[in-house]
Order: sequence, then structure tokens, then C-alpha cells
Amino acid sequence: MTDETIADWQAASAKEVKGQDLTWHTPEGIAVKPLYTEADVEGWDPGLPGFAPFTRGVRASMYAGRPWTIRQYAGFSTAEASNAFYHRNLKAGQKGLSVAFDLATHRGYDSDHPRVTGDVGKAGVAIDTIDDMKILFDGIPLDKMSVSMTMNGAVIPILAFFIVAGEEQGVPRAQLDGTIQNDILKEFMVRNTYIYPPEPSMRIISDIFGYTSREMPKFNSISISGYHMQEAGATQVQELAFTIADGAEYVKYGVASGLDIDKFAGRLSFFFAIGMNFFMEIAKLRAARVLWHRVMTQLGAKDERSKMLRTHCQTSGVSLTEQDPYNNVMRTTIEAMAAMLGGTQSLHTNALDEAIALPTDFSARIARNTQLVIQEETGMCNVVDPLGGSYYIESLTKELVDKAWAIIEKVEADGGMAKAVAAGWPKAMIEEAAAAQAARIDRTEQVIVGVNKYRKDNEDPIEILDVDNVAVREAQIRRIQKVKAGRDEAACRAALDALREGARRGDIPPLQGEGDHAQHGGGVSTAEADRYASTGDTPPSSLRDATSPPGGGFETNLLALAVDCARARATLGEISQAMEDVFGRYGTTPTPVKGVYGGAYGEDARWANLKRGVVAVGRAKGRTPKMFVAKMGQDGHDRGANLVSSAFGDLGFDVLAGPLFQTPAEAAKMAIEADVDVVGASSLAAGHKTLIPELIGHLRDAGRTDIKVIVGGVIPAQDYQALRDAGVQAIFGPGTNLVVAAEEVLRLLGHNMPPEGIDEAAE
Ligand code: MLC
Ligand code: 5AD
Repeated sequence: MTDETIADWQAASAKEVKGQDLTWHTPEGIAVKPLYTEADVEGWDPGLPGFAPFTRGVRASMYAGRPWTIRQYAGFSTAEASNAFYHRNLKAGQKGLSVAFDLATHRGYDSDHPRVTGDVGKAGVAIDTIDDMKILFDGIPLDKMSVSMTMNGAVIPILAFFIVAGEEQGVPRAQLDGTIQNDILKEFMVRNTYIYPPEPSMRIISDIFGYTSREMPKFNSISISGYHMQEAGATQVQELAFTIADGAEYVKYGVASGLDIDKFAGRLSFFFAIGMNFFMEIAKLRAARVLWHRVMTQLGAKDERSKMLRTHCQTSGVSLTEQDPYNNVMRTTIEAMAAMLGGTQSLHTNALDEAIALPTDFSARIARNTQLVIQEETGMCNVVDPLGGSYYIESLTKELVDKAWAIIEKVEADGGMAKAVAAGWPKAMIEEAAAAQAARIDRTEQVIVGVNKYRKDNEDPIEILDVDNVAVREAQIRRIQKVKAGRDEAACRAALDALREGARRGDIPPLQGEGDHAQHGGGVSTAEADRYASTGDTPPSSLRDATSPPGGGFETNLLALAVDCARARATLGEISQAMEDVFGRYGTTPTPVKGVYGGAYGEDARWANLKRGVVAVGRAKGRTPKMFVAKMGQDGHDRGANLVSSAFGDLGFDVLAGPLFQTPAEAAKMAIEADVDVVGASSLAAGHKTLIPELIGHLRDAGRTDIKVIVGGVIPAQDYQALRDAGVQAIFGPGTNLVVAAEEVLRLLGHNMPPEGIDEAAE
């Protein structure tokens, strides 16, 4: 025992740094001190691993007994191409599968649908029919391999295809092991691959809980995801709080639909992002387990397994850069270590080409090997929760629990997460955090090596994966036609009619609280929904086999009814449409936050100069310059679009933020009708080579070549020339400084903006 006190340390430290305040104020409002001691963890007991509240991990032996599952998220092009990729990865050390579907599939469209020409096979694998699903898992025994499927919108047809693919492989559904993401609340908040309005979407989740808890005891019925919140800009406290609150909401819906909490809660799982704030991320996973245990105890769970938070993690996509991409290997390694030190059950490590494209075999190997090296070379798995008892980690864990709990209580006071999501405040909070972060990075207050500091003069483009979506679409269309030609059409129609009828008859649990139905602004119901609502027609029961009721005993369970449809070879689009006929299709238009990005610049001279530039352009035009921020195709990643809308709005532009999921024709029409000066198209899901030339073609056909088209987002350098040839006037890749982008736009609008941005004459 030494004699020195904290006061002695404070004096010594102050002397070294000449009194400078060393407190680090994090974006989540935590004041991190330069030193933690026993005094910081007084009264805090993290307990033991494998025991409630599972602060130190859900297993007693943790990785010493069995390491986490190396589960790399992947999918692209066709089922054949993705299946071959899975086989190569498994041979090279991957342990579990995780399927990435393309955006057409996510949004419930078959590959032949006119709205998805740019999306087929691009951001994931195209799945239209049960045949695609069977090819996807060809040679992969579904009773031995655990399979995660990231699907939320078209969750019913995809899960039905999976069940039937198992069946036709000879694996009964009771033996299927895996996870379906099935987390719709965060879709409405940040990820945007929803199909139906919130209420029927919540019913779908209850139906899946009901079916899987009875029929698929080994299957994780949901992956309650904070990952996408952090990707959208949420702080770790926000990610933690909204994810746990989402979980609580799902449990309440499950119970309200008549399920016994301990019958389904043990198969709920979680999913978090792991970013670059190393210790905070470790503490976040520990805090998440404490919070879930507390919430589930309050909700009346008795079985400890119902209160045990098991999670998958993925290293952070947004933390990776297009510039100097080999830095991404280090970033991912650090994040992977945080995930394992936090006690994850399963992990995806991102590939170094993340900011530009989907992984190649080369980049996927390095990403996977990152985990293999940690597991097999470092000895890090041999000790359970090795950071347990660290004053800093324990203190951060406690602080995150308290801070997240305050938000969870606010959600509960507002009537639960579904209501909060409908009211929109969690999304707004996340977008404000995103705008603040963008400003910090653009102002170099937050360093990104190789981007806003230590930038290379010349970037060497790396080899990337490019999917030919036109060829994939043609191949998919051929298979759809083949499946349709080979099926018993009457049986297929009967199954789809039964599903539609089940959708109409089943209970839709109302959102918690009263009088909130009108608050889900933006819902659009299709003409078909109105038709069915008014005619109330019934399915042709004569076509049903009297001995086997539709749904196999689950009268109105949508998943059970969709399994019948999958067996009858209905396509994903048809199954999805049968429900859309009743539920309608949901749509939203973004509402960009105001003042956060601009506010960070205060009296900054370069910012002030830009604002003067906007006024000058306005004076010359006789009206404020107008920009339309367009999102085309099924790409719902709206963080970039929202940031651009916010920043340009703060500069004084008249910004029209377009709805998600427009076709190029719709976007061109909106741009022309609003008579904008610039269309800024944001593309993060690789549809740009199809969608942008189409957009420019429509503007040209209408005689509006004067409207400038600029493109931002995930655009590989290799595609720049093709886009310029198509008529694009400026391209802004990942890591673009918004101030620099705005200067470029003013130049395009004819303003004399000097290259370095500051117009001396105007000063
Ligand atoms: C584990 N086991 C042990 C043990 N550790 N047994 C003894 N001793 C130990 N130390 C047992 C477990 O009890 C379990 O068996 C079995 O081993 C498997 O372990 P697990 O911990 O359940 O791991 P896993 O099967 O990998 O499941 C992890 C999970 C699951 C519960 C988090 O939900 C999952 O795999 N999620 C992945 C989600 C995912 O990949 N999402 C991608 C999203 S990408 P038993 O019998 O108890 O089950 C995305 C991006 C985008 O979303 O936006 O597109
Ligand atoms: N294959 C591999 N990784 C993917 N991601 C998204 N789609 C794919 C895919 N098809 C990863 C990226 C992204 C995150 C959401 O998931 O890392 O940031």
C-alpha cells in the first residue's frame, strides 16, 4: 500500500500539464477523467460471468469454453454466386453464415419489378423464389450451420422460404438454427427497409414470435438492432437506450398477443455496432446486459434465460474510409477487440473496401483473418472478461447504464418505443447527433487519419467488386418465369388468397396508448388495400384441402400461411403483395434537422463567405438557389442525404428533401415541377450507374439540361468517368467535407468562388 492520495495525484498531474483540464467530454455527454480509481466504483458490483445480471458475460466459461461465432455478413449477385462465396469462406475458417439480401428483396419486390432496375443483386443477393433460397444453401446442412438472415421488410416470405428450403433439404423446422433480424422499429427510425405501416408491421413480429416459439425452438426470432442507429449517427448512449427500449416494446407486443413471456423471450437476440471509442464500446455491451436484465425483470420474466442479453456485433461501417483504405484494417482490428472484450456471442468484421464497395475475396479474407488471429494467436480468449474490475471500465459501464436508463424512462413515459418512433423524436435525436458529428469531422475537431489529417496526396484506387445488375436481373427473371411455369397455379392462388385473408382477419395490436393512430404520418395505402377493405371478399375456400387447414393450425398466423405459399411456389413479390393488398405500403419524406451543422461554424469566416455566396447567387437569379436532394431506387440509407439537406439549408439554400425510393422519372418530374437549380442525388447502395444516367435522360427529354446534377455517396473512383460522361457535374465520395462541397456547388451555379474557399474581396 502506498501513501499517496488522489489529491497528490491531482497535484502531480496538474504540474505536468500546467493546469490544463484533461477531461474528455464525449458526444454522449460523459465527462471522461484522465484517471479512475476505486472511489469511482464504490457500491458497484458487476457480479460473476454466467450469473445475473450478466454484466461480465452470459456464459460462465465464455470464450475459454467456446469462442464467439465468426459470422461474416455477405451476399451479392445471384444465389449461385453467394453460395459459392459462403463455401469458400467456411473452408477458410468462418463459423456461421449471415445473409445479405439485395434491396429489391428487402422491399418485397421481385427482380422483374420496374421499381428495382438499379438494385437487383447489388447490395446483397437477389432472392425471388424458394428455388433461389435452396440454391443459396446448397451443400450447407441447415441443421448444423447457424444462419442469420438480415431481413425486416420482407421478413414473412424470406422466413417462409428458409423454412421450406430446410424442409426440402430434409431438415425439419424444429432443427433450424439461426437468427432473423425481424426488427422493424429501427427500420422506421434509421434503416428504412420497411414495407407496411407500423401497426401491421408489429403484428408481423408477434406472428413470428408465435410461430417460432412453438415450431422452431432453436431459432432466434429477432435480432434487436442498435447497429444501424450508430451507423446513422447515434451516440452510444442513444444506441443503447433505443435498442433496449425497442426490445421492451417487442416483448410487450408478444405478451399482448397472448404469448407467455418465458416461452419466447429466451430466443430474442441483439445486435450492436462497435465503433472506434474502444473502452466505451466494451462498457456498452456490459451495460446492455445489465439494462436488459433490469427491463425483463420489470416485464415479469421469471426464467433467467429470458433476461440474458445475447448479441451479435459488427465493426462500424461508418468509421471506415475511402481514403488510405488500408487504415481500415487497423480500425477493424481495434473494434473487433472491443467487441470480444465486451463479450459478444458472434461477430462480423468489416472489409477494408467497406467505404466503396462490397468485399472481394481478398478483402473478405483479411476481415475474417482479423478474428482468427485474435482467437487463435493472442491468448485473449483464455480469460473470462479480462477487463472486469478495471476502474475505468466498471465506472463507464455504470455511467452508461444510468444515462441510457434515463432515456428508456423517457420512452416509457411517452408510452413505449412504437409511439416514440411514430412521434419521431428518437430519429430526430439521432440526426442531430449525426449533424454534430459531421461538423466535428469537417472542422477537424474529431480526427480521421488519412481524411481530415495526414491525407495522402494521391490515392491509389484498389480493386473492387462490381456486380453487373443487368445480367443478374435477366437471370433472375428467367428463374421467376421457370418457377411460375412449373407450379400448380390454382394451388398457388389459393395459398396467396388464404394469406391475404389471414392478413385481413388477424388482430393488429394497437400501438400502446390511445388516440395515436393518426400520428403515423406518411403512411400510404395502395388502391388494392382500399379495394379489399371495401369489398371484403373471401378466399376461394373450395380450393383448400379440407384435411389441412391453411397455416397448419395457425389460423391467421402470417408466417404459417406464407409457408403454404412458399411450398406452392409463390414468389417473394407475390407473398409480399398479398399482405400489401390489406396493409398498404408505407412511405416517408425526410425532415432534415436545422441549425446543428451550421451552428457548429458560428462566426467561421469560410462559412460566412459561403452564406454570402448563396445570397449573391440568389440576387443574380432573382430567387434563392434551390436544391433537390434525391433518393432513388430502394436505397433507404438516408444519413448522407439528410446531412446534405441540413448543411445546405443552414447555408441558406432552398432545400427540397425528396421522398425515399423514387424512380429516376419521379425524381426528374419533382425537380422540374419545383424548378430547382441543382439535383443532388445520394447513392449508397450501388445503384448509381443505372439510376443517375436515367435521371439525366429524363431531364434532357424535358429540355431541362440547365438543371445541374451532382452525385454524392458511395461512388467508386472507377465509376467517376462513366458518370461524368452521362452528364454529372460533380461527384462527392465518402469523406467529403460539406463546406468544400457547398463551395463547388456555388461555383457550378456561376458564383466566383476562389479555390481555397475564402473570397478575400468579400471580407
Ligand atoms: C456458447 N455456447 C456455449 C458457450 N458459448 N456452450 C458452452 N460454453 C460456452 N462457453 C453455446 C450456446 O449456448 C449456443 O447453444 C451455441 O453454443 C451457439 O452459441 P451462441 O452464443 O448462441 O452463438 P450463435 O449461435 O452464433 O448466436 C449468436 C446470437 C444470434 C444469439 C447473437 O442471434 C446470431 O447469430 N446473430 C447474428 C446476427 C447477424 O449476423 N446479423 C447480421 C446483421 S448485418 P444453444 O443451444 O444455447 O443455442 C446488418 C447490416 C445491414 O444488419 O444493415 O444490412
Ligand atoms: N456483403 C458484405 N457486407 C455487407 N454490408 C452490407 N451489405 C453487405 C454485403 N452484401 C455491411 C457493410 C455495411 C453494413 C451495413 O453491413 O459493412 O456497412
